[in-house]
Amino acid sequence: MNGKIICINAAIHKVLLENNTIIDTKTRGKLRNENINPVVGDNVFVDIKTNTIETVEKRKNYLERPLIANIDKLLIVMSSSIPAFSTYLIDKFLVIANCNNIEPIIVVTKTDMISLKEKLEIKKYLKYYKKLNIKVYYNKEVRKIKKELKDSVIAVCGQTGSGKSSLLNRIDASLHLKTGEVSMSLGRGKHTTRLVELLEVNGGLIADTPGFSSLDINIDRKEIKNYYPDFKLDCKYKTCLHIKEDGCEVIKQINKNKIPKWRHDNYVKFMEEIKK
Ligand SMILES: Nc1nc2c(ncn2[C@@H]2O[C@H](COP(=O)(O)OP(=O)(O)OP(=O)(O)O)[C@@H](O)[C@H]2O)c(=O)[nH]1
Ligand SMILES: [Mg+2]
Ligand SMILES: [Zn+2]
Repeated sequence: MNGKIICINAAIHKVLLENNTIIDTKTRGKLRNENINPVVGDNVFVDIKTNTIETVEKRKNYLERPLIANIDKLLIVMSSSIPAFSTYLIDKFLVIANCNNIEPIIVVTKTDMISLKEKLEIKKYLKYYKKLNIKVYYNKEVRKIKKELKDSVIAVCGQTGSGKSSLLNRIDASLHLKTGEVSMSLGRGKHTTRLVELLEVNGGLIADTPGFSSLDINIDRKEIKNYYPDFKLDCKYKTCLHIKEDGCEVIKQINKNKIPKWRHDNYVKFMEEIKK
């Protein structure tokens, strides 16, 4: 019977079958021999006599962090404070989403913890993302976020302590997901959520995931610019990396305030990081 892996804990692969039951399965030795490593989100065929996964369908997309496949939308959960708001991280996630054909959605949390001045600053960044046709919500806008779930498979991503599990609890109080205190250990790998798990909510599947403290991307350095829709300009040089080249169209747009400097700074920082 067909199904979808919703959680993996050690050797146990929890599968939601098409008849709406959930069973614990194991993988067949044959899959391991073929070097197929099933992940959460994989569509699989299960032999329900032996509860083993026989085959794994070809993936539409695949993310490494969180480790999950076949995602329609990526909810980028970004805290306003503790951990600090970071357009650098948002921009990285947007690259990951674009490169995997996943619709990104930004959800901002913890605006109750910041001053009006800080709120306005964040709003300025969000305005630009909206201009790029990216949906942006605050975590209190539960009804709008809930609507995104219908018929979709969604992964929630963001730093540890950004409020991913809290957001899911807001969306569906019956989930009772464990949430953690943001302590001094933040950034040292103290995660409240330990496993990636797809949960059935509002006619869709949404994955709570463990946060992280740093994020790597496996994309060729020269390709990164292709995932910045605002950098898709008629640059004088076809191979231009839009870093500081003379006459570069992207640089021109920054000087005209059409592309914000922070967006380009993030890009340059990102390119530097990849070089290392
Ligand atoms: N003040 C405030 N606190 C929040 C908000 N959202 C979440 N929190 C708190 O932030 C802390 C961390 O929230 P979690 O939901 O556990 O964060 P997480 O992203 O799931 O963290 P990991 O599972 O470790 O990746 C908890 O103490 C929450 O109560 C918010 O909007 N405002
Ligand atoms: Mg969590
Ligand atoms: Zn250029």
